Amino acid sequence: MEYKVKDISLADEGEKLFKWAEQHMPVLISIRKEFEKEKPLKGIKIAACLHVTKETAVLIKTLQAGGASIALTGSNPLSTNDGIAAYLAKQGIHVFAWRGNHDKYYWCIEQALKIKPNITMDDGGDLVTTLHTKHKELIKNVIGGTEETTTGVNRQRVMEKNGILKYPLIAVNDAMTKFLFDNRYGTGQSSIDGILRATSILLAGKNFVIAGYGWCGRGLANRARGMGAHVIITEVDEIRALEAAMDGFEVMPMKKASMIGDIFVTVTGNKHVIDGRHIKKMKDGAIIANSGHFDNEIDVSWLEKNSTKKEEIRKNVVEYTLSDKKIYLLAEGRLINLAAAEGHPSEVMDMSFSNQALAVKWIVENAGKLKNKVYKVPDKLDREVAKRKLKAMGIEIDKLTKEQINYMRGWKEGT
Ligand code: 3DD
Repeated sequence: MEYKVKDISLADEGEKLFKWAEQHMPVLISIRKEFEKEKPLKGIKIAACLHVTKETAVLIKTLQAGGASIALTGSNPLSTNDGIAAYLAKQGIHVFAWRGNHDKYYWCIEQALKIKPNITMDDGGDLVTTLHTKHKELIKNVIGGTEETTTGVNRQRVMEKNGILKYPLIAVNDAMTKFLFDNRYGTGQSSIDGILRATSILLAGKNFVIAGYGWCGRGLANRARGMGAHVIITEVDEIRALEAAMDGFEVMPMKKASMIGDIFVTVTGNKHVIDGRHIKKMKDGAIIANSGHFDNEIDVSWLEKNSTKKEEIRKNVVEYTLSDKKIYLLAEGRLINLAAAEGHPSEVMDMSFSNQALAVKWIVENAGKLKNKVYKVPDKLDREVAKRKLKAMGIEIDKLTKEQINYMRGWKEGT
């Protein structure tokens, strides 16, 4: 098994990043302390396909403390922090990940699967899909899995619907203490972080077009507005479009927004949301980025085919020269927050990854009792994460009185 990383000598740099993340993940640290004592994952083999970041390192060390042996691969060719990968490899994790492993992305997944996992942990569904297509022989060892992101949960729900899913999966993404915070506040801040690290441009006064008003889009719209941008939302869903309008954002179709936008960010989970029709209408110098999981939200191949020149003018900024303008694509159209920055801040990943750790423990506790379907994180676990986070933040809340509990259970008391 061993490992394959960019440069093992980067482990010290990675350890510093790991320790910084630990400072801001008190809930996961509290779970790690319990895992160290209880060893709930003793003898469990985990294959994880996650973004290899300083926060993921805290999760992996928590699972290892619980007794698991782990193989880890990156869930995007540009999101691996090579220092973290080296640090975890030195910690006995079988890491197959390095920034820029485009051509070896699925080879890395295959290496991780050689651990013959009992549990899979995925972010986007590429590992689960590989297991169900190329390595069906390994499924007999699997007792369950977890999925971190909306896109992955969508894929696995389709697999369940078509009777293809061969083991139970926990949709960590759908935990309230995940999507309400990670998707909204995490994506909101980290997408801006990625755009600013890549371009260093002023956002105030710019027309900032966001495709998609889901939890990620809502967070990004609010953070961009906070930086003084004029935010324009495009949507296909009537309800979300209405919500965006009532939240005070301008809403219009992409074919109109493409003519006035200065910065474009796709965060829909769908394909070719910005394509040649739109790019042809864009202003000279328009900047395009994606913050959705996959890089198919922008039709990058159209840019490649219709440009006369392509040049990386800054790290994560490629200038495409078209017949009548220059267009700037950030991070190859891959998720800008992880490719050009460090992803979501540790404080939100603290909750997402506490759900992951508790979900993995729950799978082990319920091994053999679950169906081949996509489960929500049990409400009890979700709320446990919230309680511990409030405690860590020094926030106390009220308790229902007996009278209030009875009132809520009753129906007779009225006007
Ligand atoms: N994601 C965002 N920031 C991350 C970080 N700092 N570490 C690991 C993963 C990170 C993406 C996922 O958490 C998930 O929220 C998603 O993709 O939805």
